Amino acid sequence: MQYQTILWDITDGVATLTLNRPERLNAFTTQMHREIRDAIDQVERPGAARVLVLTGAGRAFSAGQDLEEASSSGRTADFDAASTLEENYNPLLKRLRALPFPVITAVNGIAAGAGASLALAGDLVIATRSASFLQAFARIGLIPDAGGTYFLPRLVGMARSMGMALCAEPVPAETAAQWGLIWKCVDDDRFRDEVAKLAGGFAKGPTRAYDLIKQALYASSDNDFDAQLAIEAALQRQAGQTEDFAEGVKAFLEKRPPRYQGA
Ligand code: T3D
Repeated sequence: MQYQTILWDITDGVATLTLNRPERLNAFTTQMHREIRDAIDQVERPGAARVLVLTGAGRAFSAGQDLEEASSSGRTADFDAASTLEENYNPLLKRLRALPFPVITAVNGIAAGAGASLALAGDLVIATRSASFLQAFARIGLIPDAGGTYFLPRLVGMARSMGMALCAEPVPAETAAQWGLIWKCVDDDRFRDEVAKLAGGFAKGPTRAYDLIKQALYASSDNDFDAQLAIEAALQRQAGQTEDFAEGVKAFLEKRPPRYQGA
């Protein structure tokens, strides 16, 4: 498929998907969703990549749903604001979470509406210091979607979630990092290097362990203590059987850097 709205690259195990409608602040259209689906199809193939970076072109990460597209602007009596969620955003969010390797959302600028929710869907969220996170929905009479009401209370608690959703004001990246909404923010001029370093590290890391770490941590929000201890034991059993674990211990004992194959 020839892409018009995204840039797509896989090099040395690092897959990079760049939302690429900078003149519309990378707002999502049906076509963009189609192209993202095609890219995720590729990255889901076993061995295709060991890390996925999601980022935006230009000054924004994404301004969320394109409000000029027919589904939003050409409202008729039977307009269904949930249809794009069910057809596009929700399946995408589930596929990202299920990827068996880290997903980095590299938030290069403002992330608004469903763009803010997608930003928070990363396993690791890194932002430029000039970026911000805007739950814009209430400004146009909608509720946070694309996972917003799931991510926010779990990440920053109810008071800050309510403030973000009801007041619909941008939260600067530095505040977001202080609140624990994101992993960290870095100076704009260091951002691309920092993202490349992170992604490159993951692409050479113990991929099976990363997958199991994701499973363990994501399970914890729905589990009680006993259930989580049981999951840890089950997943650690799997980790302990990987070649990368054997290599990690061997490298430690031989006082050399490990050479992980991701297996
Ligand atoms: O089907 C459904 O609709 C339901 C699904 C909903 C999911 C959602 O995501 S709803 C939330 C949608 N997003 C928003 O409400 C955010 C809209 N954008 C903004 O509020 C502002 O653009 C920002 C605060 C993000 C940035 O403001 P600023 O001043 O830095 O930039 P700007 O001038 O507003 O935007 C630059 C251009 O991008 C501008 O076009 P122009 O005037 O240069 O021709 C603007 O219209 C365009 N743009 C920005 N966001 C969108 C957009 N065009 C279409 N859709 C957008 N979401």
